[in-house]
Amino acid sequence: MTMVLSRRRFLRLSTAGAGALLLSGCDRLTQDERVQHILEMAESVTKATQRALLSKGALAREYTEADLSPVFKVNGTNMPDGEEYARLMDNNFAEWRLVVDGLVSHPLSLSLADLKRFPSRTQITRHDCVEGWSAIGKWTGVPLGLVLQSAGLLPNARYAVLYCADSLEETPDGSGQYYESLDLIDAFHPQTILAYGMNGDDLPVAHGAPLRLRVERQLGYKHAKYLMRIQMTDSLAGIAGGKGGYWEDRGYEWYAGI
Ligand SMILES: Nc1nc2c(c(=O)[nH]1)N[C@H]1C(S)=C(S)[C@@H](COP(=O)(O)O)O[C@H]1N2
Ligand SMILES: [Mo]
Repeated sequence: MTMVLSRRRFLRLSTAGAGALLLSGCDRLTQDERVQHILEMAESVTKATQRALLSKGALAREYTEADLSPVFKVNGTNMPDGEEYARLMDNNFAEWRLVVDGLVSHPLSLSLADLKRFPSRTQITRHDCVEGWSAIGKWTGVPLGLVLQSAGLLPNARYAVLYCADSLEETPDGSGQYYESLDLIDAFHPQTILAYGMNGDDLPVAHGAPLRLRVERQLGYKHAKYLMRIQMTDSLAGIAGGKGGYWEDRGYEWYAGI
C-alpha cells in the first residue's frame, strides 16, 4: 500500500472513528474491534508520517554506472588563481594539507594519503546546479563524519565551515573567498563525503582537486571545491558575510535542499 493510499484510508477511518466516539462511551469502544483497528492505523500512519517528515538520514538517490553523464559540466572556478595553488598542483598536491580546527579537541592537518587511509565511500549521484543543469557522476572519498570524529568535536560545535583555495571576487577584506557550511546533521550524513576521486580517477583540477565536498541532498553551490580548511564553529555570524557561504552571502538559501 502506498503512503498516499494509507493516508487517505486513515483520514476516512479516523473521521468514522471520531463520529463513533461522540456517540458512545469510551470503555465500550476500546473493546470494539473496529475502533481498535482505527487506533492502530492512526498510530502507524502517524509514525510513518513523522518518519517521512523528520527523517534526517534519508538518502539521496544513487544511480548506476550506466547512468553516468558522458560530460560533467565544470562550473564556477575551474582552477584557483595564485602561486600557492599553482605550487601545490605542480607537486601533485603532495604538500597540500586539509586543516581541521576550531571547536575540536584534536586539530588535524591531513595529507591526501592520510585521507585515503580512512574508510572510503563511492556513490553515483546527480548534481543539480541552480543555473538549471544536472549531471550524474561517481564520487569517491572519506565520509566527513569520520574526519570530524577523529578531530573530536567540542560540545559547542554546531557547524562545519569549509574554506576553499579560490576567490571569485577581489575584495579588500577577503570576502571573495569561496566557502560553505553545513550543520551537524548534514556533516554526519552518510553521503556527505570529502571526495578525492571522480568517475574512477583522481579528482580533476576543474572539479576541485585535490578535495571537494559532496553533500548530496543539497544544490550544487554547497559542494565546495578546492578545500583547504574545515573549521568547527558555534555560529556563522562572524564569518565573511555571516550567512554561511559565498553564495549565501549574496542572497542564496543556506539550506539548499533539492
Ligand atoms: N571552491 C568553489 N566551489 C564551488 C564553486 C566555485 O566556484 N568554487 N562553484 C559551485 C557551483 S555553483 C557548482 S554547480 C559546483 C560545480 O561543480 P563542478 O565544476 O564539478 O561541476 O561547484 C560548486 N562549488
Ligand atoms: Mo551551481
